Amino acid sequence: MPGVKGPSDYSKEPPRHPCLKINSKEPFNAEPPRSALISSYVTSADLFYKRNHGPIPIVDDLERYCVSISGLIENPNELFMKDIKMLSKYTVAATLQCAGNRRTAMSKTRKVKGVGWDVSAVGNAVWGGAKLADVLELVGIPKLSSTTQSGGKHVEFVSIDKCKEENGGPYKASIPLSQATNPLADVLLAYEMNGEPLNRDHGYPLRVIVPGVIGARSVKWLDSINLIAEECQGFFMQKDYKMFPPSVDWDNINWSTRKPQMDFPVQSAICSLEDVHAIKPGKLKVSGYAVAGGGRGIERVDVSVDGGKTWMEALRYQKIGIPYIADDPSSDKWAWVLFEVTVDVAHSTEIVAKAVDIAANVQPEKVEDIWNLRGILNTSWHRVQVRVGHSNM
Ligand SMILES: Nc1nc2c(c(=O)[nH]1)N[C@H]1C(S)=C(S)[C@@H](COP(=O)(O)O)O[C@H]1N2
Ligand SMILES: [Mo]
Repeated sequence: MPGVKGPSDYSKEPPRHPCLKINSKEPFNAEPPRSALISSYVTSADLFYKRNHGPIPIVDDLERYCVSISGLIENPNELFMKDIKMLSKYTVAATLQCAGNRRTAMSKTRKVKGVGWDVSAVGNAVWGGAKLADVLELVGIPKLSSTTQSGGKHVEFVSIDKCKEENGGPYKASIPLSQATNPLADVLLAYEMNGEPLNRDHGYPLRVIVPGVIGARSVKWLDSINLIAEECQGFFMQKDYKMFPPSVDWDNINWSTRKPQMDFPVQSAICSLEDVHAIKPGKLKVSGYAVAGGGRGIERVDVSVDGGKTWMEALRYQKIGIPYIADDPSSDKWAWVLFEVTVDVAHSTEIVAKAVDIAANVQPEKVEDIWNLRGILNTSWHRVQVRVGHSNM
């Protein structure tokens, strides 16, 4: 790839914020403290979780960087940054969530394989870039197509990084052509995050953003786009990021029986309290985030201070001064809501949160019921223990 390279070692990694909790150093995987998530609706790039499978690519000549578009397409093409920037620029507020968010807690029931994450493998950013639907139209694929003339039904994104799961090859993933060419799906080739050029960790110079879908499909450091007949056969589509039932373990797994996970299910987590939190008796503010995949709004967030026997409804908000209404044009459909409720706590207890989306999907109560060997999509009710002390707090 001209102008951009994928290093094979970790000697040229970018600088990172000291507050990030590092879950794996090489490749670099890190999340911010819980409290950082609720300090603002838009997560700053330096505190946004970083999920990598190899060393971070290096751009040495942006002028020469281009994305090739080929495969089952009548007119293969190469697009330079200037070609992509010539298209209308859209900004989309979208929450990115790693499918492994809250994996550590799932491992407590029964061990799962994968990088451990607390509740912060999620962040909300305003992504700026061209719509993939416009890019594909530019190379001759009309809007709302589900197949190209030569039989392309999926759009594969190939990166420049070198991943050990791909035996040193690049990270890749695909989405259906019908989603890629639907302007309402808001799939972006993004060059900006929160009004700034992407930084190296988040995909500089160009990444895909697939709103409402697990983070794994939002390929960073885009190198090429292929139109293909079947979904991408890469490791991260076929041998990872699939949801298996609790009965499947490493000795009886058959990867081909399940589809790659796309939309993420409804999720929420309390971010104002750690897992075990010491407080004084009295009023306590409980806040966190809630997010649903597929562009579904958050209809409700329930909070309990007695381990789930009785519930109170929390206040939801996105932007200050604009009341949040799920699925209303005034709300950001791909973005999380923050929630807040003041509760009374007299003695040590368990505080629980669960969210309900606009389709009335609700988080499952127990992690055991959704346990899966790769530890993905832990969306069970989020619980924190509060220890109430009466002196010296
Ligand atoms: N090229 C490339 N793209 C990638 C990855 C990667 O390792 N390499 N990780 C994926 C995963 S699993 C997630 S959750 C998101 C994380 O994006 P972020 O690091 O910007 O938060 O990027 C996705 N895109
Ligand atoms: Mo991920």
